[in-house]
Amino acid sequence: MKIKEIKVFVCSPGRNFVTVKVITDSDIYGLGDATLNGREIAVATYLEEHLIPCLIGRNAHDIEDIWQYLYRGVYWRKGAVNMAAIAAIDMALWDIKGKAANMPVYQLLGGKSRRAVGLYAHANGDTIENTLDKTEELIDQGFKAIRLQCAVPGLNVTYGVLGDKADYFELQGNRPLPPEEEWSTQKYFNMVVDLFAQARARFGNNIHLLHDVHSRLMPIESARLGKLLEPYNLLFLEDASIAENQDSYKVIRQHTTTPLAIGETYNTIWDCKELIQNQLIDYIRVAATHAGGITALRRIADFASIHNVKTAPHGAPDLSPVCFAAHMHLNIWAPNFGIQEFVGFGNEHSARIFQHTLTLENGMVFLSDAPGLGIEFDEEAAKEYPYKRSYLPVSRLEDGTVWHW
Ligand code: EZ4
Ligand code: CO
Repeated sequence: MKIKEIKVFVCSPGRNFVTVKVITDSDIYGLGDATLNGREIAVATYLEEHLIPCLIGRNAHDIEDIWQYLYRGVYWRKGAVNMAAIAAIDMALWDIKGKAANMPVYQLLGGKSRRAVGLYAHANGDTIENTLDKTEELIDQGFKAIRLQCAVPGLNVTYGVLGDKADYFELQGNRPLPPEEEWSTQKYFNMVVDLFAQARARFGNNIHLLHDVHSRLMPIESARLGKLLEPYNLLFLEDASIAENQDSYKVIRQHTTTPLAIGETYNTIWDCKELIQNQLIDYIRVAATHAGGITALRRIADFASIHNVKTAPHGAPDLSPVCFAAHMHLNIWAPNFGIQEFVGFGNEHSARIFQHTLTLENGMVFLSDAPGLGIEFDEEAAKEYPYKRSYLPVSRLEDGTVWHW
């Protein structure tokens, strides 16, 4: 079964998605996600100019060889643009193999380890009270795990808080230049401990709570936050500090038993090898789109499992429904799966383009037995939503210093 053609689509049903369609000479095709938020055209061009010409005529069944050819075979390794492009091809080839075998991809990985995939939803608000009201709504909808983010009084915007925007598509989809946001660790600390104290007082201990620091703290500050949050028993604290220097997590780890999660920006195992091997984290959050696809994530999951680290794939709105589908197959298989981040299945426009076969029930996702990834892409509908340049924000301390966003 030879690769006949590969198409790349950049559409914007409220925010940008890069979708790859690999078509074979037997007319089975596969879909992959190559979305890199704020850098979409770089990945699309990289695919069109550099990868696709090398793939035409190859056997679509050779997933491993094609992955190695694109990763090891190329002198310039790693990198977000490169790995997103490799990821999309890889996902599409797994989709094709599943369709050819008439089996869902999870069967090819080894079958189901669980009935369904547990999710955590997002609650956010301008005040602690609003955030907790939102949390209550999600609990009423059946979610068992919820990530709480609340506006920090005295800062112009806070990560993870919608403000006057209706949803994440509206928040992130229309920023023709990067907006600037303020950060103050002191103001944040005053709010965040109170948020979790009030959440536990209101909801008791039968619900999982999570929080994303979004890399704003220094390691010793993360250690202090982890300690202060210990009484409120978080499922995990996400992106407490940047770990470009993986050793820096030792500082956090030696001070707190709050579980730690990281990895959504990582592109390869090499970004998290020491974190996993030294058991400095509890959840690895690499995404199929940004870390080289199903082939790479399966290896990272196995490596993590022997070090007692669970998987918790990134589930932001900037990963397309194709990536979400890929994550579902990995999650239902991985023996060390932990939890999946979930922000809904998209908006009414994205639903016209991407049709999935998943069902949401009581905070869990159930997979169908559709062959491959179980996702469809409507090319004609996608054409109605052309690409619109949009950036992520940039963060500055109150004195103007550029900080981690
Ligand atoms: O800010 O994916 O856990 N989720 C997150 C995301 C990231 C975006 C950046 O593109 O941290 O919302
Ligand atoms: Co995050």
